[in-house]
Amino acid sequence: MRSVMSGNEAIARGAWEAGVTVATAYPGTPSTEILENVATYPDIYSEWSVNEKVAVEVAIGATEVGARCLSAMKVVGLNVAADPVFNASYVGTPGYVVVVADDPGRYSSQTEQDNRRLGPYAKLPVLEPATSQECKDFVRAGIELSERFGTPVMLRTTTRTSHSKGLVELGGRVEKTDPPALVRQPRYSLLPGLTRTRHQELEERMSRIRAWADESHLNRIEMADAEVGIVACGAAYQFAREAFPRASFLKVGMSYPLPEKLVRDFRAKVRRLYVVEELDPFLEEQIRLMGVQVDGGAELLPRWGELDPYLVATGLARAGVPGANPIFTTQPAAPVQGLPMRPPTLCPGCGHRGVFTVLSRLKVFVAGDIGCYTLGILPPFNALHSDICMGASIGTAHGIEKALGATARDKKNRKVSVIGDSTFFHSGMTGLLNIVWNGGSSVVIILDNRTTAMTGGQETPAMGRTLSGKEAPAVDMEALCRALGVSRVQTVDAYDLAALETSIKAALDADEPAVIIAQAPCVLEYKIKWEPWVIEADACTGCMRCLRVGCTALGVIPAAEVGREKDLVTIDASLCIGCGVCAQMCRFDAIHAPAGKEG
Ligand SMILES: Cc1ncc(C[n+]2csc(CCOP(=O)(O)OP(=O)(O)O)c2C)c(N)n1
Repeated sequence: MRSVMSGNEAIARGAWEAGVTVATAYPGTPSTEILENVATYPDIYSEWSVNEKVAVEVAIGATEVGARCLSAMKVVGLNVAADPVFNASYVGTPGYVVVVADDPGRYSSQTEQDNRRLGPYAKLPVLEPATSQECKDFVRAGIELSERFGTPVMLRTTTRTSHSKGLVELGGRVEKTDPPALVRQPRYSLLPGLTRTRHQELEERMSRIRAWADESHLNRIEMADAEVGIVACGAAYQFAREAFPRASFLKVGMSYPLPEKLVRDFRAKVRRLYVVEELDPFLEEQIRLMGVQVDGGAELLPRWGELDPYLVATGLARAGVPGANPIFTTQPAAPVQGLPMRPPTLCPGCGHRGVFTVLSRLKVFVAGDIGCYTLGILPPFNALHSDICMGASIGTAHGIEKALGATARDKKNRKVSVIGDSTFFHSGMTGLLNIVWNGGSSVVIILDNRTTAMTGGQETPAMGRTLSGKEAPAVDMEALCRALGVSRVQTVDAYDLAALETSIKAALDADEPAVIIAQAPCVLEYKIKWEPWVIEADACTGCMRCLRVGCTALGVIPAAEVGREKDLVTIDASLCIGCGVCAQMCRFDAIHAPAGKEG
């Protein structure tokens, strides 16, 4: 049977077919749908772990009793998980595939790192699927490879492969015959004294995998015109195939370690050899290290951003490579000029809006974090001044305070951290503990919208349910912060501007750490839509103060159109969810709750 699947859906299917019984992840674009789909297979225990590090640790534990496992994360998730991933390699975890979804083009990520580098760094094999079919098949191949050599295997996708759809031939599930059993395995203890020979064993394991790569079906030569030979993998292979339809290809499925004999065979078969890949010259470096002559690679293509057939065709054609598809060598039509900008913005009714309206008014430095609230950086708020990586808001604000020393309490040096609830659980809690321990007095505002909104509304430990929809204890955020040692903890309605302002000012004046939990459930996730508010045209003076909340439900009708002296603000009833935040900005009482709903 065949089915149309995205790469991520196919990876989930691959996990099921490969007999995976435990799957873990923390959400992050472009990897999120993997676990959302795995969760639809009842044979697999799946969970959102609180972060990527924990996700990998859970999987390592599961391999210890013989389970087949899969973890998934986005590009920067691997940075968080790096410690257990490296150590999993040293342990040698059979039956374990770590999916890492990279993001050339930075469609949704802070960095554009090429995580294939982890292969040689952590000494584990890297597989790179180019189609949805391969996404599915390579999970199975990865589990087999992992069991055969006792190594974790990295399956590296990119946004293009994860989110493109294609036909996938479905197969059955291959369960492990032996049930899980807790048998003590000395190799799971990485005590330095006991593991002196482990590095050497790793290198030997890698040599065996390198030799196996030459026989593996994951790599193949596709001979056509022998004039031009291209080595490529993943999405870059698809782009290169379109750009040079008559060329011969070494289609690489395992990008680390490369199949050396196959590379040499291919070199011998073609007159000129090129390497086409996105981001780092990862394949090219390996090929050059083999002493194999490469006629062109990294210098012909951009080293950042996503490739496409046009970039590949023109890049190689400029260097005199023949056979480029003429469709892709002519300059594509220039984008239409003069269209209005549509910058990303908080949803109408988003609870984060009130917090940034107040912070913008208070003019404090805001150490931000990663989530929907990162949009506080944009106009009209301009109220977020740094955002580094998940959880960093709390540590960076503490660093600012310590570096400023005695001047940290000066009015001009006041600062707060803002962090979402999911991010707080992911890696903010430790930052807060650090403040308490090291005598900081930061103000931390947790933007509690009861979900992981940025990535599509995944469950958090405070939501009272798990990924699979099971009921779970809902973490009490206030109690958690108190347990971490903060005495000054307050929960505030995120739609109440006056209460927010009072609470933030008081916290800034206090000489101790403070946590303000600004609460308003995500309007999208919880489908919140109260009655829209209305503008009383006669009372509206056209001062535009209400627009400072940056709500897209508010619009402006030019004065001439309504026969007034000043422009008139309007509310789009289809967008307004009735939060009333704009009304709190109005000094003329011109914005009202619908009749009969006041108070
Ligand atoms: C290490 C890492 N993992 C995952 C992500 C993807 N990601 C970006 S923001 C975010 C969480 C957002 O949730 P929350 O903090 O609750 O804020 P909200 O979007 O709900 O406002 C996630 C998972 C990331 N950027 N970095």
